[in-house]
Amino acid sequence: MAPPMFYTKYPHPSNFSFVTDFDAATGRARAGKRQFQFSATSHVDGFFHLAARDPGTWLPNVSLLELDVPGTSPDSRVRVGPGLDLALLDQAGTPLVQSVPGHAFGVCGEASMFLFEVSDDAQFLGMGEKGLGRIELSGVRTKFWNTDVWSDFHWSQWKDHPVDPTYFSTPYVAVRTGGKWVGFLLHNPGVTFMETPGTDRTRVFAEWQRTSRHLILGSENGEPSLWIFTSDDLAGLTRKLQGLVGKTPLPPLWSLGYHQSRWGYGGQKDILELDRQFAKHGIPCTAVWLDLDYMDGARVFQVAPKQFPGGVEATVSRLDSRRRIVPILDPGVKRENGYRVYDDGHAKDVFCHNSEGSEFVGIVWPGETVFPDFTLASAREWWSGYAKEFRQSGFGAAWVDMNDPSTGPVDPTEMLFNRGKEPHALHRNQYALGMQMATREGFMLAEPGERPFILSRSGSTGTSRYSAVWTGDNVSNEFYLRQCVPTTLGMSLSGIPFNGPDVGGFGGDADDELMVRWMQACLLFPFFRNHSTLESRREEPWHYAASTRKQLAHAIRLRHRFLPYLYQLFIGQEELGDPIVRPLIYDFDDPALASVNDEFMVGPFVLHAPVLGVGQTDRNVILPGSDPWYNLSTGKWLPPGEHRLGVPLGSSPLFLRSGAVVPIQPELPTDNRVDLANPVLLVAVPPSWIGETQAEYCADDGLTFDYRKGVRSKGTVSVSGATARWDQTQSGFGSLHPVIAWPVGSPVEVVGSSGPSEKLDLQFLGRALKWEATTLSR
Ligand code: MIG
Repeated sequence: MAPPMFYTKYPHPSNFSFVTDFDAATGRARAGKRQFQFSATSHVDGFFHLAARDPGTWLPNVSLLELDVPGTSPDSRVRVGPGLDLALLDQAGTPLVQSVPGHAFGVCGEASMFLFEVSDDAQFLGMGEKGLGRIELSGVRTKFWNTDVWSDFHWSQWKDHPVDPTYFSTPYVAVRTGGKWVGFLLHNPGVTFMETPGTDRTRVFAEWQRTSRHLILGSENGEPSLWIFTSDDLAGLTRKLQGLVGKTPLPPLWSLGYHQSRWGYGGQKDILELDRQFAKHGIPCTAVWLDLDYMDGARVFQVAPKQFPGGVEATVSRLDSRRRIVPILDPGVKRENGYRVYDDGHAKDVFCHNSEGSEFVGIVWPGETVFPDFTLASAREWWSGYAKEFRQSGFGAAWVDMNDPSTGPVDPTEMLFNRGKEPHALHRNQYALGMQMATREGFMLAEPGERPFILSRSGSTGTSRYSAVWTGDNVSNEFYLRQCVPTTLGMSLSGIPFNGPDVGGFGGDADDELMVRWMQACLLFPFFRNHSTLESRREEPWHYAASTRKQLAHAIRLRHRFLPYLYQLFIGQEELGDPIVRPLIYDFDDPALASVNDEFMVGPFVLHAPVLGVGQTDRNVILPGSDPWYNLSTGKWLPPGEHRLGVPLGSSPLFLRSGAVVPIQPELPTDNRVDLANPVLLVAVPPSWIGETQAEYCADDGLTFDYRKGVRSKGTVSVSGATARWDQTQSGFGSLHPVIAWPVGSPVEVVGSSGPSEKLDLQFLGRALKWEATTLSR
């Protein structure tokens, strides 16, 4: 039996032996009575790697994720002082990062830790899915252990308080120290932890709660491996991280639309009813989601025949052709002879073993369940075969749940990997990653030309390559509404850009106001899905009062109106690694902005300051930078700085930055159609503005990989002061016909425009605004 897991206890440096002798020539390090290999290497592009090796203590790195590591640099930029005092240097030889003298690296049994000096005013961001309610994470002790929150914490803990750890583990932190940004990534799927210094006395009630003066990055098990990289700004740092861990491949356009889910939707009957309702109310919805109820007795990959008379394809053929069905998949396989998936998996020995050499059993939805060992290539291949079948049967995507992995009341530590040879805790945090890999692979096998879409609850570093993520079970209350912004921003800064919460809250009942506010808050989030549990009230838009339904419908239509812009941001993610949403401090490098937890940027041009409080009718909005912002609720330009704004229920403060170029759909869509070739390009330039912006616009089929073979059209919008010009630069997807639009009162002269401008009435979240537009000569 492995030692018990404590969520809220953390290793302390005093119990560790730190390296006191290090021979750089041979890499031999001595710490107390222990000897092992240690390496500190510099790589090109400002990357550094610190690692220890000791086959007697640690298996060589077991990560399923291969990082895209930049080459080693010809000249070392690591200075090693007496003992193992490390200084990582910039090109001029000035230290960027320094270890704590005498305490650079320590070991305690299998555990290890790195300690770094940081400046007194250091700030800490990222850490993945921390859900601590703030983007700045100083004064934190935290562990990375994928957790089924509702199962592992008591209701009274999670219903309206932050819990930690949560479902997702990516041990990465972005640190602002000494005017630079430094990223630290522990590349270890084992159990990791971090401790950050903090100066906020209000968080310390007892002296022992005060965290270390140093930054501590450690592992409870697993081979120590730490990547460090630096940048002048957070945007550059985040691109480097995304390059290292893997960018998110361009998702299908439909996956960026509104998703409707609920635990309880069974099959054809419910799906066709949803289809009718969305059509009737003119509300776009690109996917309807099936929870456990479509399964035959919770058996994974087995559809209950009564739910799909005539098969899945028969339902698909009666559905709006732009709407997909997404089924849930749980890793737990019912242990039952005669059940094809179990028999086959058992014969192939793909399930995890326990210490006794038999299949490890947990208790989840189907009763006694066994668990595919997703760390084995053979098990992933086995699972892919079923995923492939599922796609071929008509399902349009996959929702992989419970992959923390959740074992119900059964202690998971007996779930061993690699046929019983490797401990649970060494692989737990990458269990979901393996499941995502296998599921995506199955979809690729079924439809090699099509971009797959997978949604996962748990995950780890590298999930970005395979799957989107929702941030797990939340509750329909103000606490979680407020929480969803910093959680999504934290993920976005940690290399997991494609994420979002259960809109409206999973557990409990969202009343009219809460639902409207939640829908507004997330309408420009990377992933946008309304989901609720069995016992909740019905939370589809038409189950609310007519006035509420209209507001919900409007928010969803607005989402779809912005799809061309969101799609550009996902293209930017695939090409450069830029997150979709990000905190203000990302685009405006001012330390004071790190405390803004209720506003965010959507790409470089849109700022959203949603209302996250119940009963709230006004709020403060900080408009960063030094240029005016265009208020999409009122049509007025506001100077930068802090403003008090009225926020009646129908409004949600949305702003365009000076010089913004934002492609949208011409009309407020009432169905799932998107015409990427004919966007309206909103160009917002305040009177007498003298800045410049350049934005690229791309269109492709939104579905296949053909864009990689050049089936894509591109153009550039160049804005200089109040002049805009459009140049199509690539025509693989045909010619593009953008309309360029500007607010009345802030005219834009469009180079090459044909004839007089036309009037546009645009409504975002407030009253209708007067704009003008011109079509470019063809
Ligand atoms: O134990 O499948 O987070 O979204 O509706 C609950 C039922 C299992 C947890 C997921 C939730 C899903 C639910 N699942």
